[in-house]
Amino acid sequence: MPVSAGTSEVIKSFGLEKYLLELEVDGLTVVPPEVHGITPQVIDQMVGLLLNYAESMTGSPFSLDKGPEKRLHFPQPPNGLTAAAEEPGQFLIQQLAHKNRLFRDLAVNPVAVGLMGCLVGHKAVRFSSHNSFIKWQGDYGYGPSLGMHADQTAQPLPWGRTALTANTNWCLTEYSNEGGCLAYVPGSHRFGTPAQFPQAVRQAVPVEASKGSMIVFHGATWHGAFPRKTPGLRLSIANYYRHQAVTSQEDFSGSFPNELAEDCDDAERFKELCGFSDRFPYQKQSEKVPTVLG
Ligand SMILES: O=C(O)CCC(=O)C(=O)O
Ligand SMILES: [Fe+2]
Repeated sequence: MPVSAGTSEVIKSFGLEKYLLELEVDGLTVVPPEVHGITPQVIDQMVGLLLNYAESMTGSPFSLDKGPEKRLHFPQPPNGLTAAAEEPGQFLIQQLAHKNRLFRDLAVNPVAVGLMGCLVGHKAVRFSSHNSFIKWQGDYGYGPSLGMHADQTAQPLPWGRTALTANTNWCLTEYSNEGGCLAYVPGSHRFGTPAQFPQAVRQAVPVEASKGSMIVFHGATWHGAFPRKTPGLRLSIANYYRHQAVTSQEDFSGSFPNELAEDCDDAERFKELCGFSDRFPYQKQSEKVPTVLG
């Protein structure tokens, strides 16, 4: 982790010693609601919004205890899906910060952003993407590999101590092994490589967490997810962050609406994390041009 004044301020103001120690040792930690401050009412409101979006995007009603009411399919299987996985078990709702202020407030939650800053660098941290995973019962899930990966895999080796990306997974429903929770390999952020097989699967442990928890992990941490064996939905929001030198998944700096950025709990922070004031990438001539004198 980059040692800076910012890190010790964040630790002191929110009492994050335990969580930073776990991030240092294991590469992942689970932060409970009494520390991050997001109330059960707000979690339930977000669940309600996501169930509505899921219905309007797919055409099927969704419920927490039953999952999708109608049988779904991907019109064309996305690249990389094998025949066994063609029956969908999950899909992503993207660009959440466009959809409702609650999702913008979540993205600037001070404990989330503080911990991201400890991993990536407080001045360098930016948004990468805001996605919800809508996941339901299915034997296959990501298949025998559990979809194990490190999020910063697109970045060239060697990776250093500073995270190039870092992630928060907000659990909007209970996270259990049977229910298809996150899988991860403790300490794997220190291997400094993309996930290696078969050890990534052999060493994977479930991240069991109660509804409302925020899972935080380093971009080098090997992780995936177990298949959901039980009826109903596992809902999460992955608010993913990056070092400013890394390309974002979603375009914030070029096209996120300023008026939406202004409408949240911490507009200055939101705009900074969008990268609105970054020098790069420029969209017009940014350097001064000399002109004829006189
Ligand atoms: O919960 C999952 O399916 C995996 C989440 C994940 O890989 C991520 O947020 O980066
Ligand atoms: Fe991931």
